[in-house]
Amino acid sequence: MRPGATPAAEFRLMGIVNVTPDSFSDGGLYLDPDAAIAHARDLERDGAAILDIGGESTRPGADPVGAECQLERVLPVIEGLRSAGCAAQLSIDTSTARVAQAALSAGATLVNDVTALRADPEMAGLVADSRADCCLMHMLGAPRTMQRDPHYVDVVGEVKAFLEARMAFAIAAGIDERKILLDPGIGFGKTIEHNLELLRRLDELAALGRPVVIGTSRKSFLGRITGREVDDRVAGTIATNVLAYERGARVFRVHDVAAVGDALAVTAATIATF
Ligand code: HH2
Repeated sequence: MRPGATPAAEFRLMGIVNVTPDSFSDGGLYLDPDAAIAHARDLERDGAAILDIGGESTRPGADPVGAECQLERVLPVIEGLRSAGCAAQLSIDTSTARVAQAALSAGATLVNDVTALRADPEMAGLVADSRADCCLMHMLGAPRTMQRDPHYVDVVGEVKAFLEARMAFAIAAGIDERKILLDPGIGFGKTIEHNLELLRRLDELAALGRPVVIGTSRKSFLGRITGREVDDRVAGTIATNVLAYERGARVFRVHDVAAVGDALAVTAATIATF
């Protein structure tokens, strides 16, 4: 948070730290651990309450990355942030239990699993035993193929039913309901129309009673609407996050933490005074 700013307790910014060579917007920028740590500290200074650290791109068409390689990328960053006294919550963006386990031992306390505990049979038990927070995200198919003609009859109804079922699965596996965050997975097996309808009707997902995470940052549907390249989509990112806040989202996974944070602080203050 910037000096002099009014604290806005109602939302949390999740800054994206991609320790990957191939992420869609910042691939290769933070593959060096020192560069990733410095970037994460900048995001923390800009107001990120959570830092989401990932060693595997899940962009459309991406190939899976093995546990060993993910660990080589993310562990030095988590350890470095902890020893530097970073106060933000550390989140590990992985679907692999071995990676999550090592990240949790090194100081992460949130598991962001884009498969909602479906990819690795060990993941749910690990999250339950560690008492970590857990983000369950909707995805249709797998990153390699998910954008090949995704189809829904009622995208919001289907995403909601999926998240409800995954939450029930997580609770049955011993995960405390209060630790669960839910995410509609913008861009994960969705057309532009699907993404926009999910944003428009986000209140229906917020009605599930758990904090909704939203991840629109710099994504391709914003480029399709504005004609802007990936590094020039901050205005589109802000528009979608402000709308998502108004519809009940409370955790915002973004690259541009300072800009989105300012927009949300003003939105939250304005809504609070009505
Ligand atoms: N989006 C991406 C990755 N992880 N996790 C959640 N919970 N929600 C999201 O919307 C989400 C996510 C993709 O974005 P990014 O990390 O910027 O790119 P890449 O997957 O290419 O590394």
